Amino acid sequence: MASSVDSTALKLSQLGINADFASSVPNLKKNLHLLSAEQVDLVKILLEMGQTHLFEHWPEPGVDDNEKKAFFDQVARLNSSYPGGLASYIQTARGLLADSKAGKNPFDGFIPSVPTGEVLTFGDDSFISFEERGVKEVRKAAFVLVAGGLGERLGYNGIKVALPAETTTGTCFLQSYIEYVLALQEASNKLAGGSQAEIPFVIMTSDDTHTRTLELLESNSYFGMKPTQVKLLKQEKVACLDDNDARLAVDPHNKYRIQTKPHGHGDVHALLYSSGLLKNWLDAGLRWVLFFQDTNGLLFKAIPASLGVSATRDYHVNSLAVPRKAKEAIGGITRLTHADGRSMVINVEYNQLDPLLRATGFPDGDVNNETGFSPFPGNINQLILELGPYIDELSKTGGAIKEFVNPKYKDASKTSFKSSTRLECMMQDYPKTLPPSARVGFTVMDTWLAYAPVKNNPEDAAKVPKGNPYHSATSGEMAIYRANSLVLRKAGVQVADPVKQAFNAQEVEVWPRITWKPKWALTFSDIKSKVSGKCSISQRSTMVIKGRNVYLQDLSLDGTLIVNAVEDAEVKVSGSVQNKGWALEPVDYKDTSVPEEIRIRGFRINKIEQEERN
Ligand code: UGB
Repeated sequence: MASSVDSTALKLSQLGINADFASSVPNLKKNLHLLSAEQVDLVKILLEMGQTHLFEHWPEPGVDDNEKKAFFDQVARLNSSYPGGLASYIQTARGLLADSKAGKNPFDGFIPSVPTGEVLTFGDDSFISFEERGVKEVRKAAFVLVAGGLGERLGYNGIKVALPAETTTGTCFLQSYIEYVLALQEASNKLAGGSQAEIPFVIMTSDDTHTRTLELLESNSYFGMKPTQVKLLKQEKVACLDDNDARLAVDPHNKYRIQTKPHGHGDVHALLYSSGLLKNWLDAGLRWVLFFQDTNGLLFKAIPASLGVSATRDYHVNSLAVPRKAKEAIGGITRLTHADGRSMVINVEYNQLDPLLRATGFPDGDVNNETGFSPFPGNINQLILELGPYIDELSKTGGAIKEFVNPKYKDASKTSFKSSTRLECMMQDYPKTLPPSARVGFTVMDTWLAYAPVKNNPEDAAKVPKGNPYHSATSGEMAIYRANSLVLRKAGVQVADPVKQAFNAQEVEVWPRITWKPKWALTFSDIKSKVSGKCSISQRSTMVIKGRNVYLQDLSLDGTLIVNAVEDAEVKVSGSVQNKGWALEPVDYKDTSVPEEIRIRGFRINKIEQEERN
């Protein structure tokens, strides 16, 4: 016993706290001898930051000692994974909670206006030349997928990247993304005269998604990518806060843990910076980092042109955007100009745009103008950053992104919360700390080409106001068929008009179910070089192109056609193909006899008859 008393005295002196203070946390004092020197340093941080309540319920030494040590393992993780450590987290939280209590608007003093950027029209000459430039550049890019979110709004039980983007081929989002990156890599290397560059592919995961993402990759041989080309970076959750003093919340399920919640996709910057990857990429001659989200099946149709815009305009930051419907749940890209002369082009999140507009002389708030759209382009959270300036900025900030807090107060006094809150951050807030000299731009593309995320469950999607997008598994899949149909139309194929049909109470346009592997065509020029003569496709048709050198010539399709081609074999597809084809059969999302992946889209495909060509 004498030695434990000695060691306690030693540790109290290490803490630099006086006996009076120590006696205010008697339960901690009794247990101090159990802790290592590093753990005592963490105690010091917690005491200095007013967190004595965390130890109030600690029992005598000998009871739950392993749990007490595990508590400090968690505190160590929380401390090391946050730029500036826990003290900085608590300090920032106090400031933001005080602002929130005072009702301070984070945009105070800023006047919003509509910024100017690059607006592209699919298929015109400038679009084609931006695509060409983008493919050339892409061998100098790294891709970063943020996939740490649980997708609570979708309510799907698996990870979102494992969901089929479309059910004609059953290709999941992750497979589709990897195949696009590999196809871009190959095309870009070819343009560079047979270079062997490998495009790095990073996935940010979280405790909610990490294991399942790894399993998905491993059980599918990384979908053809070299395992060494893929890096998973796991974001940690952050501590929850119980009150305006930023007292850390004790986990309701385990009194030896601090309750934690996700910090948001903004973590990606600090993780990339601390991983050392950015520096390696710079040394390897890379120039671009492309960030994207988990469930947008159209995204890669927009990548070549938007990267071309970044390279041509020398943008340090390029946000991809689409025309936005007022009140749609996507942020608005906005120029904010302060009375003191500061100005920035930044995403204003969808829940903040309306109050900001109302407070600054736009009494109707977030509304459409005469074009039927909001004047503010919609942020689809696909960012292209130039690597050099990005590293320069992160060396100053360590990757810390401006955070926000969104407590749900019990009453108007704003003194207590309904449930614990935490700080959050968003990756698109990165430009907030940039100097005015930074070249921040954006690229607007048609929604049909670039944006169809899967975020909403069937029930909520069915309630979306008429005219606004559903953002459901149903609309996400139909958007892929529509985009492919429209692209082929533009290339001269006679693609029949869609029919309207309701699935899971959502009315959607059903176009022919056309899909192709990315290696078949990445750009509009690729498509045009693979289609010739008089081709036509009826509305009830399905076409799947799996090979690289597949050429459609005078093809008339009314039914289902699958074209396989071994690696470099050239396959010419022509003449009339007619068969019973594949039919869409409605299913109800509540019908649990149908797999979840299928029933959330409201239809399944009955594969009645098809023709295969090799
Ligand atoms: N994500 C993480 O990786 N970690 C986290 O902690 C949280 C999320 P949501 P939301 O699609 O265009 C964003 O939940 O609310 C990943 C933009 O903020 O789908 O719809 C997650 O896995 C908004 O401006 O985000 O809003 C997913 O891949 C708008 O652009 C991604 O982050 C909108 O997306 C987004 O998570 C959009």
